Amino acid sequence: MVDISSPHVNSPTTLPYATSSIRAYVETFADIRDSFTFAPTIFVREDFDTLVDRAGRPDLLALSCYVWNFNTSMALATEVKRRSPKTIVVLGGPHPKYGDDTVLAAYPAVDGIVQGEGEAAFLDLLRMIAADGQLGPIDGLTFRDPRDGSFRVSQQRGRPGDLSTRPSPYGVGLMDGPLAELNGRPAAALLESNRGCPFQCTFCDWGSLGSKMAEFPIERVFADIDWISSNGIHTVWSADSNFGMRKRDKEIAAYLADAYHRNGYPRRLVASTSKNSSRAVLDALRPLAQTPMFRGLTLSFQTHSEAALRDVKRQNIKHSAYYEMFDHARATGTRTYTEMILGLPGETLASFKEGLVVSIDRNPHSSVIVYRCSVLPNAELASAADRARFGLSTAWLPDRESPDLDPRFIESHEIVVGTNAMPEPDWGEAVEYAWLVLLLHSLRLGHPALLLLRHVMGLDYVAVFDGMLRILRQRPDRLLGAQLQYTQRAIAQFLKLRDPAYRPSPSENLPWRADPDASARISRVKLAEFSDQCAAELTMLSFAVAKTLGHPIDVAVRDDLFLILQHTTLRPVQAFDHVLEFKTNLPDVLDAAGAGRSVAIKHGPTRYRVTCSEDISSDAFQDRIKDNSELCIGLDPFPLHAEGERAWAEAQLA
Ligand code: B12
Ligand code: SF4
Repeated sequence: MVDISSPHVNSPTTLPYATSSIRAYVETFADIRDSFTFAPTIFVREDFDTLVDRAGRPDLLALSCYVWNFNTSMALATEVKRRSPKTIVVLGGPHPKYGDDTVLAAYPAVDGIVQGEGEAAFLDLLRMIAADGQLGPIDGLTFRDPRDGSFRVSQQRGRPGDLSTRPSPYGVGLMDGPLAELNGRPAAALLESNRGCPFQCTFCDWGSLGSKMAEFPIERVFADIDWISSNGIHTVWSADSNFGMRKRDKEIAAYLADAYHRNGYPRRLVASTSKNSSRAVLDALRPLAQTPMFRGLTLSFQTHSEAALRDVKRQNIKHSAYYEMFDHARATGTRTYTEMILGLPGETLASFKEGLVVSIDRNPHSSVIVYRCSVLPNAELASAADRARFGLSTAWLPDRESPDLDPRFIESHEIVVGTNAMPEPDWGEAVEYAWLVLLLHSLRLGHPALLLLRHVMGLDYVAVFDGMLRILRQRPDRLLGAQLQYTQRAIAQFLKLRDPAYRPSPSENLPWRADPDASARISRVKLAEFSDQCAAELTMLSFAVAKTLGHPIDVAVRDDLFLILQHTTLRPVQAFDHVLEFKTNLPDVLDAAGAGRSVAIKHGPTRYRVTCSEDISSDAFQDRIKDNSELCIGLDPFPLHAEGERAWAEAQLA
């Protein structure tokens, strides 16, 4: 079996969970154990020749296909079939389009595609091969008829309700070999406590697998956590669609937290938390939030637009629940990060802009992250009907992080770059806007400036970001303007990537910057090198925008904002301890604004101490930026402490 891990460099390698689950199940049957021998699963991304050699000439090659490994899997299947024409090649997983001949026509090496859940289907498939030596009609199989080569589709297979007969691949020892193969390199593991999703969002593959929820026995889940924790697994991906929603999730969260306290692992948990998030979810996950492994609660807001919610069939996910969560998180100091998707049908440029600032407006300490809308082959959004109805235009983004296997096998993602509601030029503007919001807010480059403009001066966020962009577009000669220009070039270049087979040369890194998140991260690192100049530009930019929005300039406040930006922005720096003279009490004003309180600006000299207790090297800074994106937390600034009442009192006397 082949189950190639996601290609992100520097990320831990994921142990082959889906294929091992299937194998654990089919091997509970004596006839299967007697008839088949499983070779070690191929899951580590190696150079292509090594992969081909490891695959050898099997009777059956079964590949688990996801967006992150499809091209490589197809290249491998093609080469194995060339060397061994008798090998039966079967695909499973969410990525291969089933139910029509798209994949079979494009890849002559492929004989069959299993739709949906694999355990029962693979059992039937193995029994059929044992009996007939070839593929035939079993439920859930799209296949090439071995008799005449025609393509055939069997009837669909539903998700079964009872998962109690499924042995855990961890429990039966199937993960021990793969873990040993990593030889001490960091590993990631799946934790699956249930299957299915009650929602059916049209852009998602999860929903297309079925809405019926089924649970694994809780004892199995606990045992899997024990295996993961005691084997020092770095990262856990939760495979649950709505972690925190089910009653017993509270127990699972507590068990995970306890495992962390016992063994120090896992170090990181990435979970998709409940869509209809509520205080109950927050409370259920609190034990986890108190460990470093879980740095924030995901709020999968995705869009603020009612039209988009309707068009992607997400109306049953209520905005009111999110508002309550934003407020509750702010009141309890819980870290959250809000996910948004750019390019959903029905979303306009205006609604995207409004949506992006909703969460940061309600909770200035939350982070926000923007995904681009992918078109996944088996999701409803990929259907010809949806493409036409919503006027989707798409481009193919090559996965820059694929290691150099062979440039032809770089993975690529089909991404929406325009819809009826958001034509391509608007999409481009939305990327620029998101870049700026992420850079200034989520990556904390301009957090004090935003607090001042929005929460002290009371200016409208959308108008502020729009105003800033207008100015930056005219100043490519400045630091910030130049970064925007890189993003603009990336957008233009990305919009040309219409051909799924096109592979830019390794030096052409630019299209990645059309991802607002990636672009903001690159800009943030670059701007840190020139932090003083950047602080000056940001101060001028903030006050220029305030002026255009009718707010008079207070020179003392402007000077203090510069001092704050200059001294508190996280950057590569040596430990320091400074006392700074301010012209107003602006640090206190902004502190209060961040906490939802209001403190009036008072003029008069005030001293504040700013400290950084560690040396932060350039590399350490880059790591923090990376952690920031992976853990979805903000970058904490250096703290400013008031020196005490004395300075203020002296000023009053004077
Ligand atoms: C873990 C995970 C990740 C991990 C990667 C883990 C890895 N292996 O390297 C991370 C966090 C990195 C990740 C990233 C992304 N992911 Co993700 N991820 C998942 C998640 C949560 C779990 C996958 C899993 O193992 N599930 C458990 C197994 C048992 O279930 P399963 O995959 O459905 O497998 C069953 C069947 O499909 C079938 N089957 C599977 N393989 C095989 C093989 C054979 C031979 C057979 C017969 C059957 C079969 O049987 C299995 C058991 O019943 C799924 C959602 C989900 N719950 O499935 C999304 C999911 C796979 N991800 C998805 C997406 C879109 C992404 C991103 C693009 C998100 C983004 N916008 O950035 C990125 C891509 C990153 C990249 N470029 O590399 C989509 C996949 C779409 C697709 N067509 O591949 C999913 C389905 C979620 C969704 N929203 O629709 N992801
Ligand atoms: S986006 Fe989330 S809620 Fe919607 S179908 Fe996918 S997993 Fe379920």
